[in-house]
Amino acid sequence: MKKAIYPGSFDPMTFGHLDIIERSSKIFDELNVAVLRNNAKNPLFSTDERVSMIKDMTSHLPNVTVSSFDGLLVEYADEIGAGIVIRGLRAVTDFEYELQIAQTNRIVNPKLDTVFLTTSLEYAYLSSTIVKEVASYGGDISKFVPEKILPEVYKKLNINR
Ligand code: COD
Repeated sequence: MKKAIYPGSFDPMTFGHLDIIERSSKIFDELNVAVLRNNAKNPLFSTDERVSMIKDMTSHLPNVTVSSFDGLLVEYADEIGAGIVIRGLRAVTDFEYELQIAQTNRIVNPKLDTVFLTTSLEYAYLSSTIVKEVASYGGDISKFVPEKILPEVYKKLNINR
């Protein structure tokens, strides 16, 4: 049985993340979406809020579970029995960062491999940072995040729309 882990900040989850989750859930027997807990990035949403949003958005995928983790990814992957890390690649800028993380993880735990899925073209530009930036000016983010998440983002940013 092949179990994979898709780690990230997901602050908030976007259509780009959801696309990677849906596609990798078809490739692996089990997929755990793991939200990083102690995030130095000072997240907009709490860990529990992000976990709950992702659970809601992936409830149609029976082999997907959602959890949160603290500390090293390699250790958490070992703890839950995942042998593959899923990461999404958008552009060359992602590649350098992702390559460094994947190689570091493999040095720390040689049993852990990383599989990269390239972004779907319609989401190639999309990131959680872009979502927060556009929403903070009251812009329309309906093409960026699932409908249920929309009001949550505006609410957190104190934007009336
Ligand atoms: N299309 C496709 N993929 C996308 C898109 C999109 N539009 N948007 C985002 N993605 C991909 C990203 O490339 C990434 O692979 C994934 O989705 C998650 O993205 P983010 O931005 O939510 O999450 P990150 O990149 O901030 O997550 C970083 C980790 C939490 C994985 C990392 O910091 C980590 O593992 N931390 C724990 C400590 C550790 O073990 N560090 C590694 C040793 S250096």
